[in-house]
Amino acid sequence: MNPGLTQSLFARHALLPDGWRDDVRMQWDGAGNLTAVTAGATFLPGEAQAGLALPGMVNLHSHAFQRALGGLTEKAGEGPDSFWTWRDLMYRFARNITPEHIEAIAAQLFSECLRHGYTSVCEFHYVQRDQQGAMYARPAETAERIVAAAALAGIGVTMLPVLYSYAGFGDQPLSIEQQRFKTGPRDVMDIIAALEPLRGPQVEVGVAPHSLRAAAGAQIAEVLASLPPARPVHIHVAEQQGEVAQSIAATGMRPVRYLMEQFELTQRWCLVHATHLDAGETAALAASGAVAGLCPTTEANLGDGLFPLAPFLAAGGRFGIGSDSHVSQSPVEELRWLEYGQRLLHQQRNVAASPGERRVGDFLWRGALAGGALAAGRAVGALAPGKRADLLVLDSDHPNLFDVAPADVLSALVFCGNDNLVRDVMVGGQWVVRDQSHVAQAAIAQRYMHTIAQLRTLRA
Ligand code: NGQ
Ligand code: ZN
Repeated sequence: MNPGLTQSLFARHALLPDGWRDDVRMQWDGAGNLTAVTAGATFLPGEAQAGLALPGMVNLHSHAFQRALGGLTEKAGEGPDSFWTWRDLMYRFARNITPEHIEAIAAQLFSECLRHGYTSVCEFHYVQRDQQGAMYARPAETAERIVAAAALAGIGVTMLPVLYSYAGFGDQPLSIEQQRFKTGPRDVMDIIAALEPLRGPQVEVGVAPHSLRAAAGAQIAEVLASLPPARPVHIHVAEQQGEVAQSIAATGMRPVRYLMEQFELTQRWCLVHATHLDAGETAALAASGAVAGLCPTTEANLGDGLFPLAPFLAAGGRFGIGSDSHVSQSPVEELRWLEYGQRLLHQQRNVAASPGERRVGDFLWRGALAGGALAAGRAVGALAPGKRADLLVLDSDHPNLFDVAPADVLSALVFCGNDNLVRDVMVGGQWVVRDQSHVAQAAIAQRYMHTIAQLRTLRA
């Protein structure tokens, strides 16, 4: 399209940064950036129109290849199953996948994420070596496959090449199963350098030290020193009690405290999970401005525990959501379980709210947009000039939205029923989902199923 051309959409109701507004005209340029967002506009005959429009959600934590593991780890083993036994199965699964498989699986995943309302994803990418444990001739071979899949599906992506050097605190050597993930600071810098030319309105590049188990502080510092200061930095931290115990044994500190001792956390940081925090860590994390990257369905699936959301929010903490292992591809399900976990924990209702925003669905959706945008390091998360034209149009004809005032739409979206209310999805000014179908769904699904068939033969 001619980059000078402006396109527009007129929404009867749209969720803008200051709340729901009526008769909103959104205009964007050929690069897919919003140029004007005007409430109280007059509908022009012939103009494209929508009923209910809202910003697309950011999925701030993804390991795309794990999408193909869904449903394969839900059978009890001999001993008690845990995060650590799941991880062994995941390692075994990761052994066989090729760059082609990674691209096919990611395209399927991203098309599903789009259909459910995610318009951006942060890929925490760690399968970076070949099956023998050697770097690919192109250091960013597998990362480039993720970017290609994102382009094919039409989702915005923040690539986070992973620093992964050790099996545990105290520089323990990697196991055989972890050789495909092995990277030192130099490898990560090479991968980032190879990805730099792919940066653009739809693609950003940051970095992800895998965890304090897998990356040493000095290594993290070395990589950060090589990266422009605004780029996102994501790290898994304090997901399991076992990790907390290992951290205390090795460092005398709990993992989040240990991280904060070594680095000044700011809004460029996303602490993924951060499940097990003491009161001091909770307050300090909230005060730092870093984003807590919460992945409620995976955290539930893996038996992690519950994030201390209430004190974290009371202290002004920022959060976003991610689908991590992709047992769910729905932001509604993540947000719903984020709140339900807290209700079960506290035996209370309506936990994620504030005096300024009493509606839980709104508090969660808008909070996750703000935190997700920071974690993505891209101009997303709001319908406002300068942001990407990334939006969802809900199915106003669905019974769940019948006679629902705009102010109550997010309550219905997040808490009412299981039908997908996302009807159309636009990313960067392009429709990628129409009438609940992804525009390339058939071809992407075909290729995914072919991949699954191949992986099954390899496993057998
Ligand atoms: C991962 N997943 O990198 O895929 C991790 C498991 C680990 C989650 N933490 C591996 N959910 O943490 O060592
Ligand atoms: Zn993860």
